[in-house]
Amino acid sequence: MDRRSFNRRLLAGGVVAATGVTSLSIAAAPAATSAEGAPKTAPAGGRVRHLKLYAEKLPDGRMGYGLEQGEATVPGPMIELIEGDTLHIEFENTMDVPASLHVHGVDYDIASDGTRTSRSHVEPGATRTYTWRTHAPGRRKDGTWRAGSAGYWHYHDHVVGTDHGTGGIRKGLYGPVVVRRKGDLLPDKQFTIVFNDMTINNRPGHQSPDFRATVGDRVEIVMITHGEYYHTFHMHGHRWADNRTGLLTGPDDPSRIVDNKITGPADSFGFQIIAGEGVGAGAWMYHCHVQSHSDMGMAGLFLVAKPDGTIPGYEQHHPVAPAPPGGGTGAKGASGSKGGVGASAVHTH
Ligand SMILES: [Cu+2]
Repeated sequence: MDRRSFNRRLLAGGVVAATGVTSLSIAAAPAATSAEGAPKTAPAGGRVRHLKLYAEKLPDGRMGYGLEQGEATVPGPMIELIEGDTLHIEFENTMDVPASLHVHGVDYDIASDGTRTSRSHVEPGATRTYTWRTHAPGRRKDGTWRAGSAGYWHYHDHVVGTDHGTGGIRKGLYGPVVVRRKGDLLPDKQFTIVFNDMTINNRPGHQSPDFRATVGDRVEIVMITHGEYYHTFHMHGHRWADNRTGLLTGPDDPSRIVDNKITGPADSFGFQIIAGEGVGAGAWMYHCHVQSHSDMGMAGLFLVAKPDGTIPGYEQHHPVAPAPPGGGTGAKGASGSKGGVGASAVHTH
């Protein structure tokens, strides 16, 4: 770990900082004794990884991506990389229509574009390997600065229905990609929220997913928009920085702090928050802030529990949706365990 990222950990680790030990002496101490309470950080990238991904039709008519046959979810599995990593994805189309895998934000040759125009789509029953590469930021030969791949990105079908994948996206063929920079803070929990037309994660109106955390958890939200409309993503009680990570790098970081962000089709962003920080446990709403959209059901709950598991003032005030077949686990609260994290997440660290 380099000094800079170590110091960032130190700043974030209140227990360590409170001892008054200087960063220099802490930095010289063995990591095993200095990391107490501090968030973990992403290691250096550069690995070559392999992944199998299936496109499947779900019994209820949705379509999804999954890491195992019969395990497709909407959204698809979270794919995490660190700048410098290369990922080979063996993509199998188990559906009866051509499909593909098209990604935003990372580097790929035209053969991995996932479009019909580049003949990089996949016929029913066929398999194709897509390769995604990522890179760290650096200076070009002409002296200008080249951005790294780090960011909150996403993948989706580009073939089903039309040559733009309009039908595939509408039915659920999309998922999150997180590319981290060495030293980025790693979250305790991750949730993916996709505004797709007038749904959240393709759930019916008023059955939007809820997400559960405990006060103090470092929670990462990956927010993606698809479909026909613009939306505004709003969270109650929590704010983030409108920059790459959603976090401030220090007291002089000029990033604007927001709790509401306009987002249009194929936009994606992400951020980390400390659940209940300064506001405590509760059933904190998140929703589209276009009034007619929230009224039509584009709203869910960020359920932040006390350490004893209780949520003050919370009663389940709207009906629990049945678990969609083959989709996420239990309707309320469990979306994070399958649609975004846990079994279906692909971590590289
Ligand atoms: Cu909206």
